[in-house]
Amino acid sequence: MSSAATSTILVLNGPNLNMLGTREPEIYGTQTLDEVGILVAGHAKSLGLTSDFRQSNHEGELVTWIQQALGTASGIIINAGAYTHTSIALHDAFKSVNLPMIEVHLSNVYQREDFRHKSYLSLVASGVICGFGINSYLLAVDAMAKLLNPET
Ligand code: DHK
Repeated sequence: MSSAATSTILVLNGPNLNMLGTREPEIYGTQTLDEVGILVAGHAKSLGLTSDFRQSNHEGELVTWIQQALGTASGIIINAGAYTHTSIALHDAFKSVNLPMIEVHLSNVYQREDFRHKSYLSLVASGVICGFGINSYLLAVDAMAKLLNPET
């Protein structure tokens, strides 16, 4: 495994997360996805990790990025947006690469509609963090750092 593969966390964002900042701010907050990416990068760096932060509205592109993580990333943090609740393809992609994966959500999905209570990703996740707004991402970086380096 290369040194890059030991220190890079791929952080994936699914559909509609590019609208953060203006999208239902009472649920998702007022910070933009770019701002979240900057906070994640800074937090990862403080823990000796690098983040590769991406967003796509397309399920297949997310699948491709998960596949490409094999050999280039040590772990994956994902907010798959609505694909969380629908995507067997993302579920299968995570099973294929078998990297540590943490599922995040800004909102507490269990306080919301029933259709948000089902996740195809939780079955293959190391853990799930939801309900803490953008801190969900930072908590996931903390958790991933511990997963990758239990001694620290
Ligand atoms: C984001 C979405 O876009 C929704 O489809 C999920 C998640 C919840 C979030 O809270 O970050 O249901």
